[in-house]
Amino acid sequence: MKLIEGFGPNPRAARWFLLEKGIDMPRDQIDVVAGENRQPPYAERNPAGQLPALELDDGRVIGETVAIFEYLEERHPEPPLVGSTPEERAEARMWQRRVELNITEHLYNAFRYGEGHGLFESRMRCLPEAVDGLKQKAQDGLRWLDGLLAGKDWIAGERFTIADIILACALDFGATVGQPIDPSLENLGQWWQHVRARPAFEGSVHPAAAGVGMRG
Ligand SMILES: N[C@@H](CCC(=O)N[C@@H](CS)C(=O)NCC(=O)O)C(=O)O
Repeated sequence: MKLIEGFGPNPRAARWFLLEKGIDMPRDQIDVVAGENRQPPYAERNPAGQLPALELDDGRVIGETVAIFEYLEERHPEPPLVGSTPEERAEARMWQRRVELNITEHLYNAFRYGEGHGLFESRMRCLPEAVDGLKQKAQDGLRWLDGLLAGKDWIAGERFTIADIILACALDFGATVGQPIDPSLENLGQWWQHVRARPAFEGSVHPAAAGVGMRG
């Protein structure tokens, strides 16, 4: 099994997940800034053309960060980052989906169409006119989550899960591309301190991050 990765918040989430699990595996690096991920041979193996991907021992390539998380969790259940019971798994998946649909997808699209437009205009249809609204929608989602984080250590409650990893990678990235965390969101601020204290927070940052001036 091999992780195909590179700079970026989604590959960082995969690196973070592996660190939390204590899983070591070979890695191939793809240059996402140069667009190597959109060219053959990688794009033929993962037609979504994005990172990360997991190459299985039988040669299959699994894309989509959450699909990779779920596969690895089945193979390496401890420590659980999705959950060890059907109820825990349902909760983690519920929060993961809320975080992605209400916050991180808007944040990432605002980057692709805005600050990242030069990188992305040749890769996908970009909607520069939507940037301000997308940033606001990400902030709306964060304000909603802030209210729900009152009295909770982690997004799903008492357990650190994939929802925390996904949001932390997006917010750390966002802060370097014109989408800072609103300091008035106090519960989110407390959660942020918790999540930053995990060794994998820094341990998952790609070596190229400092050079490109973004956290991923
Ligand atoms: N839906 C995908 C999104 C992955 C994604 O956006 N990856 C970024 C890196 S953070 C990427 O490959 N960007 C370069 C590109 O889209 O060309 C997932 O969840 O894994």
